[in-house]
Amino acid sequence: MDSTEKLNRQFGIGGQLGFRAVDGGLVVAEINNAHATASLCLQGAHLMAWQPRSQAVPVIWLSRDAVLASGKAIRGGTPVCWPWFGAHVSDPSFPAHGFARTAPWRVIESGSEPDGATRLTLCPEESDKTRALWPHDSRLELTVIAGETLRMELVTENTGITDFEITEALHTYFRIGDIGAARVGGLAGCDYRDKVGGSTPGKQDGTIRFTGETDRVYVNTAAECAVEDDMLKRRIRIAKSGSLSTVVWTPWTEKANRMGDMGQPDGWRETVCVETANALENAVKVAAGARHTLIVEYRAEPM
Ligand code: TA6
Repeated sequence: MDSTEKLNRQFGIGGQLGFRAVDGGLVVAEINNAHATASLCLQGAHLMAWQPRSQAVPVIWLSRDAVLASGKAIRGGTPVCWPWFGAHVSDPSFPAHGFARTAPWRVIESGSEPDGATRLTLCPEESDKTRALWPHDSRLELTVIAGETLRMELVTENTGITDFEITEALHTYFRIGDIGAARVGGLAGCDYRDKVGGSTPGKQDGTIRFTGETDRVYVNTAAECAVEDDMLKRRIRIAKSGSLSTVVWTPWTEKANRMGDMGQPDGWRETVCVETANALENAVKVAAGARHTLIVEYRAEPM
């Protein structure tokens, strides 16, 4: 019996949740319930798609250049950035955004919620490679609940005897009509670090609009925010707990061209990243024996 047969036998749910093999030897969980469709690659527990039945256009963006290959980060969806966000604090040879997003994960639980949403919980496989990057006794779990809303819970447990510190993000790429017709509201007055050309501090004045590369880490904020899209006439609400940073990013033309996998030539215009995180001074100390949970919930509504 192959791995997908075993997965379907143990965790499949009727016509609601199934597993299939895709390119690069990867496995994808496909969700199809009364409220939404979604898909998640087991590598990285990487949500790749979510479209509530109320939405004519997917809410989550996946690059048409996204490559499904073992050990390669998938462009778009929700990369799980853990146990660090951005560049490693001391070793530039370590992978950006940590190793969770490219590690193999296994399913540990699945179920149907009372409202008909589909629930899936996964945790990463440990290996010599991951322990070389992260020599701490820890356990990571991601629970995804896909329905009319999309909820993700990232739980870090310190199973060792010494405290450790993490930074983290659910690095979601949202689908928008066009970056010039989109903005992000809810972060007015928040302090941020502008990563475009250094780490200049700033304070958000009103709504965030996009006229060029934007890469800001808003710090010390638990605020709900929203992507407001005048072209698709919808608002995507982003509510969170256990997170004090929100990252807002668009690469704009030059960086997107350098990256080369943002859906050439202008796929980058149809997405904006709003990432629920703990980064920079919002790093989280997880005491020995303790656990930390980051939660985010998305809801798309007409605007
Ligand atoms: O969250 C924004 C960011 O840190 C940007 O600086 C850019 O590097 C982006 O993440 C994508 O990073 P990746 O490693 O996925 O190419």
